[in-house]
Amino acid sequence: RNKHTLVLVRHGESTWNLENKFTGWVDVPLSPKGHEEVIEAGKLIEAEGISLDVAFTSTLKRAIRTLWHVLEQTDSMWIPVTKSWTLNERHYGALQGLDKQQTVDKFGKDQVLVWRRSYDVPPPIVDRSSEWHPSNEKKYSNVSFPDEFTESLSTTLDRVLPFFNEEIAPTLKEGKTVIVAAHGNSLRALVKHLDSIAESEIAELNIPTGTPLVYNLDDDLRPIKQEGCIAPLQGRYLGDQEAIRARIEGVKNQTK
Ligand code: DG2
Repeated sequence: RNKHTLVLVRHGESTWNLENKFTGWVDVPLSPKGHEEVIEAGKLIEAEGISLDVAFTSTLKRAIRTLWHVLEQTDSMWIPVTKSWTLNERHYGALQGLDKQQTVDKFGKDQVLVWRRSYDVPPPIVDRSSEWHPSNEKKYSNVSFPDEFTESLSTTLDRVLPFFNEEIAPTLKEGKTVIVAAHGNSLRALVKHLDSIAESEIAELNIPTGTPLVYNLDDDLRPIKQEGCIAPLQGRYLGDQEAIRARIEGVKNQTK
């Protein structure tokens, strides 16, 4: 079986991850700790002997900056980089900018868990008058969005998957080693597809910041299960596994 290598990485801690605010498409930077996390992520990829050929990221600076650090640490700043809004975080609708804990206090933790982790229940919408509606940003001027906008994991997958199939999959099939620097929920959508995770199971899946997740894929781009992977993922996180499990718990507990 031929092996194709795909590295996924969620950006390092952002300033709004630190402040525990719903972020979505709000373009916040990495926190100082976030910079450190992703420099370490780059070093782990380098130490693993992975030689990157092609990179993909979102149009949000926390993911772009993450990719830059990784490319610098792996001495691969020369490789082609494609930025696409289709790899952006799931749009969090009217929750964007709200404190996660205050949202729990107001709506209850079950409702907030549904908004954060259900497969197809979207958070409350924003309309065109909202500062969070993407049609009010130059970056998205060539894309058309509905007047009332928000995204569930399911509708996020509806834009992540075509990009994966049209841009990333052919690159992998050419034998190139690919890195994707993206976000908690755009990556949850992607691994739901790669690892064939059921809709009923996906709520349990939390992806930690700044931690490389390495997939070995066969010629049909199905994951070849690796030693030391954390179920239901068949890819393997690089780094101290104990610390990674603690980070995963940390993501989960943001709205406990
Ligand atoms: C977080 C994910 O996105 O939040 O939008 O608040 O990965 O860009 O930091 P990211 C956000 P949760 O779904 O984990 O609450």
